[in-house]
Amino acid sequence: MISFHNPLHHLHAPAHEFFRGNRVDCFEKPARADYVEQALRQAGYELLAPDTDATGALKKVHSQRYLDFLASAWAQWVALDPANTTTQPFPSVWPVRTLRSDVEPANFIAKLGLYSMDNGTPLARGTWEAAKAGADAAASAAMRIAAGAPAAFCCTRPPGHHAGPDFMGGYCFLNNAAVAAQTLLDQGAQRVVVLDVDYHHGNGTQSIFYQRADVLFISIHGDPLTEYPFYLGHADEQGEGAGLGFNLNLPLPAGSSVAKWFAALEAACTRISQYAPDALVVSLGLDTYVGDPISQFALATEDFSTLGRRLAGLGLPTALVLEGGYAATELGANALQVIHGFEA
Ligand code: SP5
Ligand code: ZN
Repeated sequence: MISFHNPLHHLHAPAHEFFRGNRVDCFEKPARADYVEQALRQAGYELLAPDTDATGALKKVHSQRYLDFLASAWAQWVALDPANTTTQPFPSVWPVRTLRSDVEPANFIAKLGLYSMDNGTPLARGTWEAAKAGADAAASAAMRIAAGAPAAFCCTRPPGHHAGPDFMGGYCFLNNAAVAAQTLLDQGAQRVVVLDVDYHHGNGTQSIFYQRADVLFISIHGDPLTEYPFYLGHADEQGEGAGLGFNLNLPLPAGSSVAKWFAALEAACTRISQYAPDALVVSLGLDTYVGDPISQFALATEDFSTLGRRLAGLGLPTALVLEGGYAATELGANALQVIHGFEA
């Protein structure tokens, strides 16, 4: 399978995130992508550098003011105090209900809150450069399948599916899967499916396409009543306006069995076939793995091969975009199983 990597992912390397008021080491760390790259190379796959500029697609899935903020955020942070180069900014205030989000404040921390859904998504010096190169890698994978390749894999971090039209969150800054879907549409696809199999609901991708019929969004995830991102991902969210009927959420209780998970995958596949899309983008979170430190499904490494085989069975040009997965040392084997299963 054609595979792209993100040669700049190391530039996003924050040290800490917050959990229940404490600073803890980041779960979303550079070693994740390194393990996946290593596993692919050992299996004989070449990892290509991105060859497509995602800027055009990014402007269609994110607001300009959010992109401008993200590109300049580190410089703004350091401008507050030169000593900030060695520390990380975190938001501390958010425009929740009744507060205004249309006026961008001048204060940097207030801006950071405006453009964030949580305080668990640390910005680092090279976040923009890393995230942009990742979006380029996702666009590159989409371009290959638009040009006739049966499938392409995009090994990247930071992940993307929690990033919405104008906010970051859940370790995500730029929505790589949305960029891939938009790129396919821009290349002439009429209908694209984004199937999100990350443990966490892909709230950002859902929000970006919620009012559109040209992208069917389907997500299988831990029930947001108890699982991150908490405020989106329920079964009654079906799209709105022109997008009504083009959003399908399949939440499962935390701790659900592998059999329940694959039953949900079958429901997703049935809906995908009914939609008859031109192409498929998979938000490939591997945090459904039984050994994941922050998630509670139970897929074994071999189950990822079954997933890959089932996806291939849809018979669609497919772009696989890496999302979450925090059992870093097993991430390479799990990603490779999806690819091998797909190619079997
Ligand atoms: C892309 C993706 O998978 N994002 C996930 C974001 C999850 N954010 C919440 C993290 C909560 C960390 N919980 C730590 C539990 C330690 N026992
Ligand atoms: Zn996840």
